[in-house]
Amino acid sequence: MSEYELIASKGCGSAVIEMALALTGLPHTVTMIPFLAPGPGRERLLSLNPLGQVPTLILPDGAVMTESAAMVLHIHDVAPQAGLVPSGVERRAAFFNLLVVLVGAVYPTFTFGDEPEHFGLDGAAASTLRSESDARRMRIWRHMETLVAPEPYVLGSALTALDLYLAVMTAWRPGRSWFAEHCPKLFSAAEAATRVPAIAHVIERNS
Ligand SMILES: N[C@@H](CCC(=O)N[C@@H](CS)C(=O)NCC(=O)O)C(=O)O
Repeated sequence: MSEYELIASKGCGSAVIEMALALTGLPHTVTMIPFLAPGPGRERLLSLNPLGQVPTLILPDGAVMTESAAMVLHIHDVAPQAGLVPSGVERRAAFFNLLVVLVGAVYPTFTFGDEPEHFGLDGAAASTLRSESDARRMRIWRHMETLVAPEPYVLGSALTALDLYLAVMTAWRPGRSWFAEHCPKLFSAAEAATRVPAIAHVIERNS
């Protein structure tokens, strides 16, 4: 295989990696599967990634990556000209911190809140886990809002991978109108990213 294969699912975080690959122009294919539905797509996904999560990325040499932040850093190594990771020690410190907030703090609120039954909960316990994860996520977003000053992107004049995450995640619970009202800076960075044609194209394919 001489190109990347991204295993993706419509509307999922795999869109972040689709955007990163599109912006770099690295040769790739996107294999869209209904990632939670039993069937050959999920069987293959589970053979590559025991958590059954998307994105899962197969590199040209056959190696498999299962974490989006690691994929972003790798894609930047291969195609630094796209600027997915900023330069400059201070800007990189802010980038690393927010990248890990997105994947290590925000993303798990969906992992546990979206499908509480996967964690053995149902009824009132499931509803509580979902609502508490939603509340925790809103606290994280409100904190992140205090850390950015988009001009027009999260870290200033140049788009980075952080903007790709925002373009995707602001469409998820609590939704775009909540962001517009409570986190206008994050919302405006997401909007700016969606005006980049390659990103707009991926969003369209994922809607
Ligand atoms: N840590 C992963 C999280 C990926 C993730 O949670 N993806 C969701 C789809 S948007 C998923 O596969 N959820 C199913 C599950 O966690 O079982 C990353 O950042 O790549």
